[in-house]
Amino acid sequence: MATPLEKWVNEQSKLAKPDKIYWCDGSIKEARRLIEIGMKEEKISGNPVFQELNQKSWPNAYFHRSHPTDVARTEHLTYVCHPDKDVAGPNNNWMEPSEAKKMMAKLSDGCMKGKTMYVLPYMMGHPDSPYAKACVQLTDVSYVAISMRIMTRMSKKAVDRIGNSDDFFKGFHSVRDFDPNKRFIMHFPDERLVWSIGSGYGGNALLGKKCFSLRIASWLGYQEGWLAEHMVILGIEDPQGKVTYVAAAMPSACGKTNLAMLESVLPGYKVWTIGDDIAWLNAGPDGKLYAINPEAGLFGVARGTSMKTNPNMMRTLKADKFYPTLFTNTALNTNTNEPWWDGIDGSIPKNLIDWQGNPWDASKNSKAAHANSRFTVSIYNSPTLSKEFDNPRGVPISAIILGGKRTHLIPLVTEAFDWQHGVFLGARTGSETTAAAMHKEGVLRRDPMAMLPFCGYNMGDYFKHWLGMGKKLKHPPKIYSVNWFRTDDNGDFIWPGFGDNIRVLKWIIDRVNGNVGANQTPIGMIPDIKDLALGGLDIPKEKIEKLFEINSCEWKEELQDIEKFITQFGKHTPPEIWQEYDKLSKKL
Ligand code: OXD
Ligand code: MN
Repeated sequence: MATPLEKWVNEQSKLAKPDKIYWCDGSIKEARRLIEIGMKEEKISGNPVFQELNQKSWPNAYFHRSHPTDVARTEHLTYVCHPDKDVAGPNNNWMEPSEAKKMMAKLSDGCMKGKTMYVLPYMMGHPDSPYAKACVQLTDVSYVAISMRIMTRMSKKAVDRIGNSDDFFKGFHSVRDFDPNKRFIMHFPDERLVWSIGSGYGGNALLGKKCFSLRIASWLGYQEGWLAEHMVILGIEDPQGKVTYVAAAMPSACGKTNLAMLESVLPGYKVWTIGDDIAWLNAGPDGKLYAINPEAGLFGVARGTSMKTNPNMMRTLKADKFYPTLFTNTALNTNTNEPWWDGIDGSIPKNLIDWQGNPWDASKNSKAAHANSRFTVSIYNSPTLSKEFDNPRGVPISAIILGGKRTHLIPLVTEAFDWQHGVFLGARTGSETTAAAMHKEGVLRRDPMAMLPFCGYNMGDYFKHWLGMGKKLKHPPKIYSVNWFRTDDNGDFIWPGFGDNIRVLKWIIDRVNGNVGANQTPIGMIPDIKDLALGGLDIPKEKIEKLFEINSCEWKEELQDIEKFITQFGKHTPPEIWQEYDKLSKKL
């Protein structure tokens, strides 16, 4: 008798009509074979799926060039298909589930003809974790199979865990013909199903990531009493060896990976990495909030990564471990066969070809590497990997940090008065857009808890759920807002960021551990400058003060925009959010 999993795979193959079906076991031998196939047999827009890079300087690294239209998440083509539109909320595109399925079935009919259908069984979370979920993805391209192997715990253990049950997350993925007009990422939360057609890009195609671990998992969490969040998880070790764990939400391409691997400029402080993108947060039996990272790899933005900005990431990328590492849409140095991107160490090489494979001409003002060029690398390659990474229970979180990219207005760091105020801080967060999704860069949009593109249900209900989580916790973490991106009158960033962000983290853990006071302002508690470890920084006092300036005129405008944003969730917005809003407007 076929198991529900085998039955499902069989049904999908009848629809997609692949030439072959191949069940992956996640072994290293298999990874090598798939890379070999990707180098020799599979092509995308005429290019081999993988190209071997210089194995001396970049051990185990391979280059991938995407279809030229397929370079970022496509939020406008991403849908959440609850039977009731109101459940999806104004923050999601919505389609009625049976209508969506009809459309997707038509697009999927025969989409794998002539290709292999890879069956990828994987776990999100450590297989021994009570919080982990068993998943299976189908795909028709080796790039996605290898990427999923790096990003998740792919093995037969997932098949064993599923056994004879129907309780597993299902992902159907095909790049089809990359036609951007037939590209859809469809979520069916009640069925734990994601159906994605037409794109091989990370967030659209590695279905364990945004689709399952955020959109579907956030909906599961809402029903089951936990949170799926767009957050890094890190441990901060102080000079006495005490490690304090924090989770931080920041929108895409705002430095989460840099924060997760930060190399401290303060002697005696060290950051241990647990995750760089996603956190699943559960109330533990001791009343604390516990975090696991459901992923096992890093899918990071290449631009700006260097020994200066993120030395631990560079070490991770160059680690000579057996896991493959992928570079997507970077430029290539044809002399040395090495990847290249803006901001990488050294001078600009002479013989670059751009991310589309054309000789690069610096005078033409085009970018050699795509702004959203990425690397995909195993987290086990990281020299800063926390020894708690594989702890099935996760780590207890003492502080939640909510960030955004704001060149004005928002202070470097603010502590919420309490949990409810903290939820409001998160709800009002805005950020200037980046290249991680297909939209104009640098436009302000509200992005509560950095979850706007990833919350799989009505955001008003999401705020309610956050408030409820706080009530469930006997020891809720303190909540902070941070902003590394404030600029001066010349438009230059005031705060150096990167390794210097440890100075802000130190203040946060000093607060959490009761070591320092703070000053009350209308928008929250801010540091007394004397409590910030600023030694060795060359920033004039006025500029440091500017980082904490609260301009009530600018805030008036901000309040109007916040009100407009929150209003759209109507009766779903909990009254507590409006209470906090009213308190803030009165104080300002
Ligand atoms: C990501 C994103 O790739 O947020 O992590 O876009
Ligand atoms: Mn992300």
